Amino acid sequence: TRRPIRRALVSVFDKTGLVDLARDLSAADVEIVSTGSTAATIREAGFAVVDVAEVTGSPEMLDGRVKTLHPRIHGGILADRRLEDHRSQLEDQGITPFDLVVVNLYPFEDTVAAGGSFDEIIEKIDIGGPSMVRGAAKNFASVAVVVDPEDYARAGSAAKQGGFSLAERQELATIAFGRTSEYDTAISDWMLGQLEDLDLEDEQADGADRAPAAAAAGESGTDGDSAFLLDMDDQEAAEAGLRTLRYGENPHQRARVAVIDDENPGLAGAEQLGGKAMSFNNYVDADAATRAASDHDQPCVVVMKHNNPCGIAVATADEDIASAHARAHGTDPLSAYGGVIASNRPVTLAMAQQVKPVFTEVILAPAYEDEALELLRTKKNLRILRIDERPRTGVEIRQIWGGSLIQETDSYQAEGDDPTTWTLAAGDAADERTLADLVFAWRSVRAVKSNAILLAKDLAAVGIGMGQVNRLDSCRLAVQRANTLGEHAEGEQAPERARGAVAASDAFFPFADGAQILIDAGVSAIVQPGGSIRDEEVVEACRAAGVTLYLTGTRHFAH
Ligand code: 93A
Repeated sequence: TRRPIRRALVSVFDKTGLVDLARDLSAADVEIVSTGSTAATIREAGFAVVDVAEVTGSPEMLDGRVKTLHPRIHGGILADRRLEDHRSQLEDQGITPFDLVVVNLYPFEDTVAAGGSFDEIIEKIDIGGPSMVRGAAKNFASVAVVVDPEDYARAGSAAKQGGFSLAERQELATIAFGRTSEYDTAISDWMLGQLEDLDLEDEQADGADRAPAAAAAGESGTDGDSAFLLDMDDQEAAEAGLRTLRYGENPHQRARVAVIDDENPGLAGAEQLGGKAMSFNNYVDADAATRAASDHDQPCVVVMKHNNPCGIAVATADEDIASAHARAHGTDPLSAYGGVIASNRPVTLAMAQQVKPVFTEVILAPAYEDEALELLRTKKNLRILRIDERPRTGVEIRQIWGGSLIQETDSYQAEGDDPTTWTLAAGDAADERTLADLVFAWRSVRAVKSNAILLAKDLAAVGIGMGQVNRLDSCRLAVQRANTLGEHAEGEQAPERARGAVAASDAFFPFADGAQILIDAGVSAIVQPGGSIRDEEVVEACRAAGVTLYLTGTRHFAH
């Protein structure tokens, strides 16, 4: 099974050991064909060498990007010498086959590690080298391939002793494919990093330091008990159901995601149908988004940003889910940029067409119409996840220093969440439409970080005041955002959406001042838990303004 080595193709970036190899090959009467500086090195050392350009009849061109990419080279590598037909085709074309291919690739990884510029790194993506390596490895029945200078001595002695055996050629081919696979993975990883850098720029992250996570290891004050979750190597982690993320909330934090139950993958193990890898923050927002969408029985779309909804709406039973998306997007079109979208119904083509022009990090839904998926997949960076219906009940655990807080999940299971139990405390009983908006607002406000005020109109949020440390500011914020963020033509005034809207407050008004802000902005009805010692002042303010006020007796803090 040995194949004598008569002709060798040698093209190496790293010239280590090259002259010794040329000496061995020459001593065994092997004809050497080489690229530019490889040929020059061999020639200077005093050995005979044929230039690739002489074989191909065309000069190396495009700054070396095209030197060996030619049928006279690849025909010589890929011909299966056991086949009469291949041999005669080579003869017809006057191509002499190669018995040995020795290549080492442009140093892509080293150039990245050395902090090369973007253009330098791109230029170090070897195309011709891997093509020769893969061709020769595929054709190991006829050709021996060497990619590692450590194997040159072996190649030299094989040349002198009748060539490599079939088993040796197959082994060399396996090493070769391992090398090209490793090489392409390095390129793909680096390219992915470039995309994420672009995202960071989008977010105007303030020069986030992308130092390798490893640098942060050991120095950070990680919790001793849990540190092993990050310390074990990737393979061990995978076996333990942990997936390694590029980084955590910030680039200097190592991070992983744990998939607890493969049978119930939830979000952690959700099927991804498109886009790049999920990031830590993507998971946080995606979780909040799917949870908010599943708080509604009606078709619902939520747009999440930084763990708060910037848009949320439901569709009526006879509407396409696209109309819920259009209204959710309309809550705050400015903030929807870079958001995470969750739908509790299959995504239709109509919805996909609306999502397409909006820069979106992640979309999650229980299913996608074929055409919708096809369209969404044209957005290369959009992470598309298929998720199961989210259970309403459950237990959640939050870590605190030295322990955990464990509680039942808040999912509108309290008695006061049933509108038939609400107490009318001021104004007229709401008509059907107003009541529908109040119920929608109440079912949406839990998803907003406390203190939360949510204004709604026509089954969509129109103003959200989130995360303020007093309720007065949340009221101001909700009104201000309702009246400034609505869709409007450039140069025109934003619509005053607070007027005629309804309001939900996640917890009681401690004073009448917050409610008064809403009343002054023109809301027609308010729903809130009640229970403050100053409830009567709030009731009085509503009564004086003719605003409907419902008390639920139940609150929905989200801290
Ligand atoms: O730029 S390339 O992708 N195009 C080619 O056609 C090609 N052929 C060989 N790079 C190519 N090579 C690479 O050149 C080899 O993989 C090797 O690393 C290097 C050797 O070039 P030289 O002999 O000029 O130093």
